[in-house]
Amino acid sequence: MKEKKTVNIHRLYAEDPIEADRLLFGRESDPVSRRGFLRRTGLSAMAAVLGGPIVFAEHMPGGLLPALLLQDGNEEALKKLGKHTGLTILNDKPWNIETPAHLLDDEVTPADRMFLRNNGLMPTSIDPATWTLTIDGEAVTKPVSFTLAELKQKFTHHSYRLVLECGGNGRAEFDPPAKGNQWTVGAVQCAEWTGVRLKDVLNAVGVKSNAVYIGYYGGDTHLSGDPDKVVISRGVPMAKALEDETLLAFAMNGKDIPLAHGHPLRLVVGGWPASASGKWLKRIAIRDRVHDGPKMTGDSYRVPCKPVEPGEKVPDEGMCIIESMPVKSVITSPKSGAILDKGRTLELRGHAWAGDLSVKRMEVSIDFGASWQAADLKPAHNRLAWQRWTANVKFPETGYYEVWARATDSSGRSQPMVVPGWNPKGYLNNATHRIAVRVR
Ligand SMILES: Nc1nc2c(c(=O)[nH]1)N[C@H]1C(S)=C(S)[C@@H](COP(=O)(O)O)O[C@H]1N2
Ligand SMILES: [Mo]
Repeated sequence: MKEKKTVNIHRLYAEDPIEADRLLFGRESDPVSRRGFLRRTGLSAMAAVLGGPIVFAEHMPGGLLPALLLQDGNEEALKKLGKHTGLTILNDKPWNIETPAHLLDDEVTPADRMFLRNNGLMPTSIDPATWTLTIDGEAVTKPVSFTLAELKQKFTHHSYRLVLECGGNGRAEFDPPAKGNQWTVGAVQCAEWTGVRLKDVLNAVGVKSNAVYIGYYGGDTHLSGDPDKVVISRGVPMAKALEDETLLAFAMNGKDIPLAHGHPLRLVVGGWPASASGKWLKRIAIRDRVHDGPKMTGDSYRVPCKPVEPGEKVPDEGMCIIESMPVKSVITSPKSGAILDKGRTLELRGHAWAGDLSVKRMEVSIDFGASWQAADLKPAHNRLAWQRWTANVKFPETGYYEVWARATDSSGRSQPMVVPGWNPKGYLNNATHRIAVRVR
């Protein structure tokens, strides 16, 4: 019997919006803008699914998933995962869920508003009482294992608020498009992590002078189901691993880490791509070379060392591992599309962060970047946490506006207003966040 192939619509749109449009609407969206317009013809199949024709179909951008299909069943799925129902599911196998900017308004991101990024299948049964962490590798004197209880009892506890941003946050804007989850702005969060310092544990284990890099291994399962296949195993150089803020965390926001975010133990490395923060942590290898686990090599979390033409093929030796994330900010209030009465002052709020650095200046613009107004910027709660900014803006007359927000880091580098350096996997888009505001 011929097997009927079913495709998950969310995954299809996340991976290949052009193909999704072709399959669903019977035509390709404009390949240049990827946001082309649908013709009325070829929509009958869609009308059957939606229960009626799309009245203003000629205005509907290509690559846009009808909201009805998006909400179908998603609320239940989000609730089951302990997530706010306003989050956006980009993929369900594995789970990839992003947070709309206006739901990131909290100083410390609550668990239900945290984006979720899995590369494989989450562990299903975890027993914290028997969970162990093994430290091994070429550069340890001898491998050592700790139970969770031993880690908690032997080492001093520390808490830090740390920005974890997916290296692919902002990927949706790249042209030519980059495959993978089409994150917009919400693959970032700043939670408060509690645990023991990796450096304290490594001091107790004994690390040899040939140590170069650490590499983590987690308890998740490869999508293929093959128990011998590693889902993802990334790491950081020793200098980053030995920073005070690099934790083996057993708590988040004062509670056990939620299952989806790495219960019962997680490596947390603030300011670097969140892919360096291994969930369901089982093992750390202390390597005598740059760690070479899955997703450390090729195009994974690596970008051209020097700028290239969009779409250009880059030789392997021309690719460099992403380290500190670039300066960035987000407008968390108001929600894009806000309507304001004429003469009223608009209160803007958001966060700004800069990888290993701090943010020294924050500005907003209501005239597409022609002029900028300084925002009030608070210092970080601790190193590697994001910084709160606020601004009050007035609009000269009624009409449509965009508010743009731009951060500048302590080295003087600012966010670009357009998508920065193209790279094969669409990493490091730190372009200014824009929201729409209408004054009536
Ligand atoms: N074991 C394991 N750790 C992992 C991943 C994973 O798939 N498995 N994904 C990484 C990536 S790519 C990101 S962006 C962050 C996401 O963290 P979060 O789901 O807690 O937001 O976890 C990282 N740690
Ligand atoms: Mo990521």
